[in-house]
Amino acid sequence: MNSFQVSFIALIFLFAVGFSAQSQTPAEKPSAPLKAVAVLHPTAGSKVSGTVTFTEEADGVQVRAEITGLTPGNHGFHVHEFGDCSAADASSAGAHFNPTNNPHAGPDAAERHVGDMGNVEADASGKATLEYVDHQISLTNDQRSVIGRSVVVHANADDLKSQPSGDSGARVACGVIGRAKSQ
Ligand SMILES: [Cu+2]
Ligand SMILES: [Zn+2]
Repeated sequence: MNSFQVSFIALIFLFAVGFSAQSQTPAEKPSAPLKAVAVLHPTAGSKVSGTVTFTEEADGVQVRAEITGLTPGNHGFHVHEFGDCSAADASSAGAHFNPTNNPHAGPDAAERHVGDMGNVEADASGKATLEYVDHQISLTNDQRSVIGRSVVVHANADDLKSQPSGDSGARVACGVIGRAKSQ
């Protein structure tokens, strides 16, 4: 092999490497938003169930909830600290998720538990839907991440001020928050 042949082969090789690197770039989907889901299951004596999704957006995390089996009116709706719904009354989920050590409040308050998502409001048929952008919840690997924690729905309304949990009564549904497929 003369030096011309060697450099020609080297050129072909560089083309091939460059071409394959370029064709792999779109498959990495670096801009796919992080997504998480919690499937809510009824606690003992409850008929409340539903699904909550969390989707990362530019200015926060979009929270979408669809819950059925509720009594009409408002029901406290929070992220709790442990991803453990094993107890019959969901007490195993622990307190409101509060990594920043703030008082209990509503979702729009500057100082609140990260888990304070306020209330879901059920209609006469017992169905509640909620859609809002939360500015404290995170899905990335940081202190405010709700992945591996739980969503709890309560029997009564959260008054958004009573400490430590808004006086929202018994836990009627619980679901562990896990990673979902990004779209
Ligand atoms: Cu709660
Ligand atoms: Zn709280």
